[in-house]
Formats: sequence, C-alpha cells, structure tokens
Amino acid sequence: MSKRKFHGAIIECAQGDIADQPDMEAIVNAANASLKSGGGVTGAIHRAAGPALEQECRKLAPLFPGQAVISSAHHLPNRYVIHCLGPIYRVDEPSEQLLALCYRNALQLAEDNGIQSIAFPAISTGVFGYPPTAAAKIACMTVLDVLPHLATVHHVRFVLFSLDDLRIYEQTLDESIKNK
Ligand code: AR6
Repeated sequence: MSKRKFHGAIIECAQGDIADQPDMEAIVNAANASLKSGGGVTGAIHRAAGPALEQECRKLAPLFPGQAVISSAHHLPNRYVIHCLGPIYRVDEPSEQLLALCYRNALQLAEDNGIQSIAFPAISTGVFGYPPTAAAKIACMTVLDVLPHLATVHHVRFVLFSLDDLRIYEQTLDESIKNK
C-alpha cells in the first residue's frame, strides 16, 4: 500500500480485493447495466454482500455508461456500495469521457451522502477491455480534479488486483500529481 497527500486528502494505491476493504466507508462496483452479479469485481462484491444486494439493486437498474448509483452494503464490512457502469472500450463512445464520468459521478454521490472514504477498482479494465495505463490516467486525473472541490470525501483508495496494475497506478498517480 502506498499513500500520497493531496490538498489535505489521502490518496492510496493498494493491491487486493475490493470486497475486502473494511476500513473504507464506501466501495465502488464495476457493475453491469442490470446491476446483477457477474464475474470480476461485481461477482466478488455480490458474493460478499449476499443476495439482498441484488434485490435492492433491482429498483436502481438499468444503468447507462458513466452513471453511478448508491446502495447499502448488506453483509460487506462497508456502509455503502456505489455502482458504476464503465464503458466497453471503443464500443461505448466517447470511452474516455464516459470512464471519467464514472469517477466523477461516484465521488459526487459519495459527497452527497456524507461519505469520507471511498475505494475504487480499475473500472472497465477487465471484461470491458480498457487498457490499464489509459484507464489509470483517467482515474487519477479525474480524482485529482474533483477532490479539491469536495468537503466530505478526504480518503480515496485505488484497489488493484494485480501487482502490474498496482505499479501502473502508483506511477500514474505520481505523474498526475506532479503535473497538477
Ligand atoms: N477486487 C479488485 N479488483 C478486481 C477484482 C476484485 N475482487 N476482481 C477483478 N478485479 P471487471 P469491467 C480487477 O471485469 O471491466 C463483469 O462481469 C480486474 O482484474 O470486474 O468494468 C460485469 O458483470 C480488472 O482489472 O470490470 C460487467 O458486465 C478490474 O478489476 C463487466 O464484467 C475490472 O474488471 C464489467 O467489466
């Protein structure tokens, strides 16, 4: 786990499972449009939360690329799950803007709900095919753009599954902070 300070907030990069972040108030789901369980991130979140999450999500679906909605976390150790539908790379266009919108909307929802800490997975970089380095740049730049305007959210964690992705996010975050 590595930690950076930015405008009074903490931004971390960690290798791990998004469904195992007990110290974070909200975790973000890389969801599908119908907000049902599936593979990857959403499978891990729904398995840990239990069937009541899918039940609650029924009334929040369908999601459009870039959109974010909030639910309770059920059996997860967090208070909330914020569900984002990332773009399918080069199918949902403009993919860059839609991916940025996920991070922007998730952070705004967190702020609106008085959430202080939020953990993001690498949205769209699995089944949806977004190249990890390009996705990392969008994730880091958007968080750095939005965070200074938020009063409540002051702790953001990027949770990466692989060591390669962790390295990419750490390097991208450092470069993005330097260029701010
Ligand atoms: N914790 C953290 N990161 C993970 C985890 C985990 N438990 N599992 C996978 N990753 P994906 P997407 C990484 O496919 O691309 C789903 O099946 C993974 O290595 O979960 O937005 C839904 O039903 C990758 O880097 O999300 C949707 O249809 C990243 O998280 C679709 O796939 C995202 O992988 C969403 O695709």
